[in-house]
Amino acid sequence: MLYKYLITGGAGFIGSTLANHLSKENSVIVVDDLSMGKEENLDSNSNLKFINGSVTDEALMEEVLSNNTFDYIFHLAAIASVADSVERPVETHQINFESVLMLLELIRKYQKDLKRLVFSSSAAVYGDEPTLPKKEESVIRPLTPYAVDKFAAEQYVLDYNHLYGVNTSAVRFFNVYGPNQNPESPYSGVISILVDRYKKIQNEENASFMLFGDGSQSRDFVFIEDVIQALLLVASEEDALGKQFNVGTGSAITLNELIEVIDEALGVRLSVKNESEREGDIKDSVADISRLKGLGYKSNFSVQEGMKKYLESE
Ligand code: UD2
Repeated sequence: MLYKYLITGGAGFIGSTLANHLSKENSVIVVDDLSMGKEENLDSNSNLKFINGSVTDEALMEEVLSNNTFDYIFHLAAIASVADSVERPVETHQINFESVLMLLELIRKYQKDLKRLVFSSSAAVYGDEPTLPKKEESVIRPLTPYAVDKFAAEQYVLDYNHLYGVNTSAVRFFNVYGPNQNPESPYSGVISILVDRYKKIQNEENASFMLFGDGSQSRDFVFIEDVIQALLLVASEEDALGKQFNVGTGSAITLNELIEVIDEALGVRLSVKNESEREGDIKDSVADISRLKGLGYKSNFSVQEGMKKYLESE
C-alpha cells in the first residue's frame, strides 16, 4: 500500500473514476450519500471501502477523520446542480459550503500529517464575465448560490493553508465528461444527456434532444482522464500548495459543433428540438490552463478524441 486516501463524493462520476484508479495501488475510503452517485460505479476491490453517509453528518465525519490517518483527501461531494442551488439555497449551502468548513476543522484537529486536501471548485465562480479565456486571476462574478458557495469554500480551503499551514489546493472544473456520468437529471452534463439520446436512437427507441438556445453557446469540455491527471498533479506538486487551478483543455466547442462531431462518429442524425435559452446560462466558457500546465499537465484529449474513447467504451 502506498498511500491512504479519503474521497468524499467518491461514488459520483469524477469521484468513482478517481477512487477506482487510486485503489489499484492505494487504500481508499469513499464517503458518499448516493444522492447522485451510485455504489455500482465503484470497483469491488479490497483496497476500497465505501461508507454510505453524508459529508454534512458531523459525527460520521469526525469518526472517519479521527480513526484514520490520511495522506490525501479529495473533497468532491456537492450538489452539482446550479439550478438546485437557486431553488434550495439553504440546503445546498449546507452541503456545498458548511461541510467544507467542518472538514477543514476536522483536518486541523486530526490530520496533522495530511499531504494535501484538494477541493473541487467550479468554473461557475467566473459567472458570465465576458473576458475569455478565464484565468484564475480573472474577475470573479459568482451569480448563483452554487457559485457563491464554491468560491467561498475555495477561499476558506486556501486560507487554511496560509493561516494554519494545512496543505490545501483547489481545482476549478470546466465541463467534465466521460463514462459513468449520470444522465438522469435535467441538469446532468450535456454530453451525458446527448450520449443517452444517441444510445436510444441506436436502439431504435424514440428520442430527441432538447437544445436550449440556438446551439452557438460554447464550452470547454474536458475528458475525465485529463481530469484525473490534473487532480493527481495538483495533489502531489509542491507548487500547487495554497493555489487554485482551472481544469479544462484550453479550447471550446459550440453545442452545434459537438452534435456534428457525435453525428459523424456514430453515423446517426440526432433529432434536435429547439427550446428557449436556459435561465442563467453562460454564453461562452473556456479555460486558460497555463497555471495547470506549469505543474506538468498536458491535455491529452480534444473533444473529438475524448468522445471517440467515451463512445467506444459504451
Ligand atoms: C457547468 C456545470 C455546473 C457549473 C457551471 C458553471 C456540468 C454538468 N455543470 O454548467 O455545475 O459548474 O458549468 O458555469 O458540468 N444544454 C442543452 N440541453 C440539455 C442540457 C444542457 O441544450 O439537455 C445546454 C445548456 O443550456 C448549456 C450547455 O448545454 O448551454 C451545457 O450545459 P451543462 O449543464 O452541461 O453545463 P453548464 O456549462 O451549464
